[in-house]
Amino acid sequence: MYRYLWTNGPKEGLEFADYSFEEHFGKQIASYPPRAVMFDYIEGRVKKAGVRDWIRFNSVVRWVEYDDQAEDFTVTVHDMERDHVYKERFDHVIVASGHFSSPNVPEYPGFTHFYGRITHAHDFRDAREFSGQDVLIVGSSYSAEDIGSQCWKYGAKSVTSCYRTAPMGFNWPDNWDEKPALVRVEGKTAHFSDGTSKTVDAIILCTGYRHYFPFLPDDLRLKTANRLATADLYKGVVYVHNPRMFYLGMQDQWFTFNMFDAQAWYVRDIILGRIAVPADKQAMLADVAEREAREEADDDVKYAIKYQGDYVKELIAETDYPSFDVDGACAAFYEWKHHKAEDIMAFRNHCYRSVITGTMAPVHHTPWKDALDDSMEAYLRN
Ligand code: NA7
Repeated sequence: MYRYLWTNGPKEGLEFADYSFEEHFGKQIASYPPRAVMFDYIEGRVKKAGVRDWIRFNSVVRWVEYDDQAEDFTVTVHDMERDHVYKERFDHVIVASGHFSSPNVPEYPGFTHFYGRITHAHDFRDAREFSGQDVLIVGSSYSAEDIGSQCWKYGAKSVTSCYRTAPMGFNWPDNWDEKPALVRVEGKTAHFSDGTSKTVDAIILCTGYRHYFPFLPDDLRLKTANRLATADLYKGVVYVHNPRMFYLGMQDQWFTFNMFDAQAWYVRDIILGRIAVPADKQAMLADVAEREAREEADDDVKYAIKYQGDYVKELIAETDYPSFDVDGACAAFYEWKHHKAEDIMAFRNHCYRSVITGTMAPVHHTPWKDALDDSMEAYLRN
């Protein structure tokens, strides 16, 4: 997570149902915490649950194979501390390695001769690097919006963003220009599909990520787009081609931590035999097809948020994950969308009500655009 990153959605949409922000910090806090505050919160939950004792650190999974006869998996692990590779057998494998870390890096004509820095969002670290510069942002999704906003906040001379399919369409500040698709670069000049051009110092590719599992053979490897209804996952978690294998958090996300939790509880209960998975592969594929069709039925943002909220509800209804007001969390997301449309550089100044404790978040002491110190001490000073 890059320096100065604050959450880009309200914390009220991601609060752990069994570990509230108030429990962790001893008070309610403002709604868009910076990375250090989020790290502290996550770490607190991990410590409370005693999860660290169950993790083998510095252990890289190199390969996973399934044995049809034995009906188990052989996992090859590189223990980096002892620099030793070993194998171990398991009845189940749960892949929870995320899918926003292997960058999708497009190549445009002229990149090889560009006179400046070209970087991907994944490698973006500190917006101050770009202060005083003319910055080109390629892409029109969350990373484009946030990294462009960081550059703007920390003093970029101008921000130009360009889109392949649709503009972000926010009411951008005067020194931010939104252009259609990048076509080529000549020297330091970027040319766009509408015939206009802009001379820039740096290019940041906010072009998304790829599901990447270099440790998995073809028969176990999930191949899906970044969407709400992932391909080949029954109930969004069970790999239909081998139901002893599970994937968590592989969908595009409105809900995050609480959805990952609901998925984890659900998978745990399948493994413990408390929840049955259809024996028939066709039945699992029908579940996937139904989810895809329902996702594609409408491209409205509210529809998509509710779609994922309904999915979270579906999972927690079958497990003992503490039930919470999912509709209330959806409502926070709707408000957030509204606040972004109102003023993209001020949406983080709003606050929302916790659906776990019912308390209203305080207004942060400093508007986001003026809050240059992103430390935990500064944020919690309310
Ligand atoms: P996203 O949300 O996957 O968005 C990727 C963006 O990059 C999107 O606007 C794409 O345009 C654009 N893109 C992808 N390939 C290209 C090429 N070749 N040329 C131009 N533009 C391209 O990734 P983010 O990093 O923004 O966000 C990651 C997640 O964080 C996000 O899903 C949220 O869950 C939070 P498109 O619209 O497809 O034309």
